[in-house]
Amino acid sequence: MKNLALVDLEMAEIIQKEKNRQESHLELIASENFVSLAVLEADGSVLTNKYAEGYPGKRYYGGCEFVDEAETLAKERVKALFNVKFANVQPHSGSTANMGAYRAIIQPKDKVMGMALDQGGHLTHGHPLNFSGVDYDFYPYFVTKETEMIDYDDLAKKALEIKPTLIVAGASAYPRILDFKRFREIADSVGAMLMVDMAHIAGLVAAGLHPNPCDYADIVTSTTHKTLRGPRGGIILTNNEEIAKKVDKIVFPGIQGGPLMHIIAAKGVAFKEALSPQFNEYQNQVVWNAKAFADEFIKLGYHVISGGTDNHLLLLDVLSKTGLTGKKAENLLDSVNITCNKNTIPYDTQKPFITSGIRLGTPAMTTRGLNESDFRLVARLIDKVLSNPDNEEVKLTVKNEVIKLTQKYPLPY
Ligand code: DSN
Repeated sequence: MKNLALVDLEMAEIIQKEKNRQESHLELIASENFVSLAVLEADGSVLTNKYAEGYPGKRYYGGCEFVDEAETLAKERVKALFNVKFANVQPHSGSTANMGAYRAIIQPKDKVMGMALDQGGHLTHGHPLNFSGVDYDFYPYFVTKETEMIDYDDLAKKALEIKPTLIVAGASAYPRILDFKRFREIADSVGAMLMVDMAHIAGLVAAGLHPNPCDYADIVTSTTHKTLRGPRGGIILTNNEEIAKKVDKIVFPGIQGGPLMHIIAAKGVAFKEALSPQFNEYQNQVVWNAKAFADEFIKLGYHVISGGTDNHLLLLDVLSKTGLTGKKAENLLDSVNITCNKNTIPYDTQKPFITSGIRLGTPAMTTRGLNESDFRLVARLIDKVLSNPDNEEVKLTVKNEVIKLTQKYPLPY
């Protein structure tokens, strides 16, 4: 940051403030993580200078011999990681990856089924204001009221009525294993294709802790920055050569121009890290921490959606236990250096901007080194604040405890 401070002190100070925030807060947003120094170096490398429209060996610019090597290496690694035949590592984001996947396999106005957005789905799975909801005819499927887990029987029934061209599996706030085999059977029963957006669980899949969607789906998309712990970006994977060819044409020149070569190199570094045994240990700890976290909240009398978690996140109904909305809880926790996000819970009575719940994830703080007993402590700290929303003394005590914990597990930057 030495040069940045010399050229632009204002921006350098803002970045420093953000770094301090990351250092001194408990990061519990389920979709965030902390990249390694190696990923950060590749991300901030001279590859940012290079234009490379096209694909390795077929570029529209000269001087691409080394970025070709970087992209080829990243592709080979991600294919090995997910045991899949074809990969496109150019999507700038998860949304772009999903746009590329849809355009490669379906037509405008086709019928698509995706998980209800207020029950854990994603903006790009049919939100009316998102391109997905504008371009395609989306129909939601739901979780059951009793188990708060996906109602596969109802999905099968609805699929028979709707006859979608595509079923999308994948979620932003679903704490349970996704049964890809069942999704495939349902898709097959109505002649639909299956797409899986594994953005949230990609790290778990890579470590063998969640079924691999590449074994079941026609096409799989992901971000690279969540549990996978890489730079911000997207990928598209498939075992189908025809689909792979279409994906390549759609991503470039269909949607994007020049790929972000520094990000592609950083993705490659993250894939190498994810292929290591240490990454499996990390992902195991992510899941153990989430289970301990959920268990502690249950002991404290909270309704944890679906009764627990199989993955890296949990959904906590704060309204029923504390009388606080998700919005109020998020703000209160922010005031004691605990970062999370308000989240609708299944069949929520509150509006999406208010909500009855919060979503909590373990990937980022597991990277920092927190273990199960730390997460049990964090659950008790959260409960203390939410149970005493107007008690400034309690808030100060909790904030000091949080800062102590963040100092025990420093960032490597
Ligand atoms: N917004 C992301 C999340 O928080 O889950 C998904 O794109």
